[in-house]
Amino acid sequence: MKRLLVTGGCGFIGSNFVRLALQQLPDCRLVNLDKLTYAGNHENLKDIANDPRYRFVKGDITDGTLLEKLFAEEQIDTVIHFAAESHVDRSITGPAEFIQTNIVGTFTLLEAARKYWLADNKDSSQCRFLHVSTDEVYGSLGDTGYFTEETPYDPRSPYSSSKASSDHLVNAYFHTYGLPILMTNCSNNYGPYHFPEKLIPLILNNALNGKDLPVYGDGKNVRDWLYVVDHCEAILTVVLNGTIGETYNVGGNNEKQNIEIVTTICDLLDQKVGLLPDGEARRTLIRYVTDRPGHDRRYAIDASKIKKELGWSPAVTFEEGILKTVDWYLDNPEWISAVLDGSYQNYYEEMYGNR
Ligand code: NAD
Ligand code: TDX
Repeated sequence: MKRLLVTGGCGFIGSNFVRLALQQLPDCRLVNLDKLTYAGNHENLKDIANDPRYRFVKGDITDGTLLEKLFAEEQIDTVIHFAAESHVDRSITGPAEFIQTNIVGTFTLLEAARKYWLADNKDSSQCRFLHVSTDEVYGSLGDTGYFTEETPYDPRSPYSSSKASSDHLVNAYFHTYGLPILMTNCSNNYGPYHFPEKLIPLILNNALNGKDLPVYGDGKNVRDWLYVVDHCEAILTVVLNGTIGETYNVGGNNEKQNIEIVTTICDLLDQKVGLLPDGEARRTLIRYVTDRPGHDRRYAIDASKIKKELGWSPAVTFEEGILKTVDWYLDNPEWISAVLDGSYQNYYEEMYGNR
């Protein structure tokens, strides 16, 4: 039986992962530690909230005392570390939280794992600390080439620099203390429960409501899109079968220019819900706006290591994934409106009271 501590399990990827882990690991115990920042929505997990194997703890990964208590109380043997400030634009306007959560928080979590797992007389052979990171640590590509696990780090934004810093700490804990770490660096995820500040859900929501569709710069920046459930499957694969100390790149093999993403969503919505009230196609809402400072031009992942060594490759094509995503947002208008009006933040109090 695995005893998992998932951090940031109320966020976009974390909530998809918690659901998948409870399905695929019938004997597990799963503790979800989440601060419930603006990006954390416990309603994302309302379907599993009463599962007896699941426990939610509202708390901060920078709180070492809480972490030490949780490791001991729950006899944690596996950490899946998602908790982070994750939005590049917010890291440009307010970097401090990124340093605190992404760097100091990861350090505090590593320390708690080290103290609990590497204490005298403890057998840590079954313990694993999986750090979920990003391809943004590798910097920006030109028109050709791919990021491999050997690509030198070259982060450009406060977000990617804070993730790179946390990655270095995780690797240092392996080399210095022998902490049994694993790392995944993955490309842009999309799918259900994606907070509508990120490109795909923002464009979906604005296009549905006839609002302007902001495209940064010339719209030709490229991202490699990965359906979120494929990413969660990759994480499970790595934590169960990966080699300790190793990094695995995870990608969707779906490179798209941003403008292609935006026009695809516009056309799908036109087909599914009809044209705008004035009879115009949704593409007419596209507005080219000032570029993001330091905007990385292209990301593309070489995911051959995880395929060759662990047998993982993405199962969902972009065409399937974007359809599933559009359908999920059309089927869950109350989720979007609760996120946009802030009422989702009351859900935790309603479920758990003030504890
Ligand atoms: P998200 O912003 O949707 O969720 C982050 C979660 O962490 C939220 O539930 C939030 O409440 C929680 N959190 C934030 N600060 C915390 C703290 N101090 N203590 C405890 N919980 C805290 O993020 P996401 O998109 O789900 O990303 C999850 C992880 O995956 C991040 O580490 C991110 O860097 C990485 N990643 C994301 C993508 C992507 O496309 N979304 C791609 C590559 C890597
Ligand atoms: O309104 C927008 N218009 C626009 O053109 C927004 C929000 C974004 N963009 C562009 C910027 C990027 O080139 O779309 C692309 C995707 O932007 P984001 O959704 O903000 O994602 P990105 O900056 O690529 O980072 C994401 O993928 C890697 C996640 O937010 C990170 O957490 C992850 O590490």
